[in-house]
Amino acid sequence: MSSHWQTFYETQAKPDNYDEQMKLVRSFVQSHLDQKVALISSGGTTVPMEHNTVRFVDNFSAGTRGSVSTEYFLENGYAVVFLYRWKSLEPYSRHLQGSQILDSLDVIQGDVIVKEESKSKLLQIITKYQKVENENRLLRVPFTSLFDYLWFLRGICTELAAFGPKCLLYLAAAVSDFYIPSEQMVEHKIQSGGGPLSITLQLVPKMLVPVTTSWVPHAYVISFKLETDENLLVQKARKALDTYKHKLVIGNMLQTRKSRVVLVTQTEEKEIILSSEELKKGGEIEQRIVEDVIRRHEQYLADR
Ligand code: 9Z3
Repeated sequence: MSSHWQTFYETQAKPDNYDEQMKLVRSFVQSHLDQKVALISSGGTTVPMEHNTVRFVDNFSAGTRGSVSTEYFLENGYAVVFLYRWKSLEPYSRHLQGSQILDSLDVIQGDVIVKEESKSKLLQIITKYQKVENENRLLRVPFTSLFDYLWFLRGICTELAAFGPKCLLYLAAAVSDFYIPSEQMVEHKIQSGGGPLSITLQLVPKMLVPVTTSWVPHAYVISFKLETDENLLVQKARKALDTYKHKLVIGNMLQTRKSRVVLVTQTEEKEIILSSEELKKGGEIEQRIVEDVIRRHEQYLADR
């Protein structure tokens, strides 16, 4: 099993910007060693079908869970490494999607000004954003492909090991279970002239194995489990917990992920539910999830 994940790294090239990004990670780690740190992964990975990639297989995730949760971890004093799918939602800027920023502005006598009705919302977002930026507590590391994601996951985890149990992993990214290994991937765009296409995808090694046993063995590790069949959710979450022996699996259904999650540990199963009224008022389930998770992390630190 373990040689399997090692083989993956031996055979899949690292991202072009890997060394440059890891330098930023190392410097971030040095500035925050006395604090609690969270690695939050967010968004879906792509699996390329060609080396010169025109087509790829994607995993569903808008990046809401990861970006919203990041804001709550930051509000609670954590330093955060945000490992996210390039162009998916990011903390703070997520509040201003599409044309919202343009709609909040006006031009008066040749000057750009913020509309009266948008001021309080913008003020709130910018104040929080600037505080975090001034304290240099958020490091963003973008990825696109599964390969980028897995290289950065290993690199960042290895650096965060210096935090010991003060490190928390919150793995909300939707990571592909299948891929085409580099040596089986064609160089150029697959042509349709050859008729219907059939491809074989290989299984991605289970990286939670080295995460928990080797890269960050003392961290508080939380993984997410996404299902579409309710009957499988808790059973699959429990199976993940038994296999990887990490601390917590947060299960969610694709259809109801914004209003209900189930937190599964070795000894308990706990639901967090947001009512439709709470949702309508702009409530975010991530606030409740993060509060709960931080309490568990504190207990973990106290018990050691
Ligand atoms: C999740 O289950 C996330 O909560 C969502 C968030 C992807 C549903 P959004 O970004 O969605 O708010 O739109 N993430 C984990 C998904 C995943 O791939 N888990 C693997 C699995 O279920 C294990 S790591 O097998």
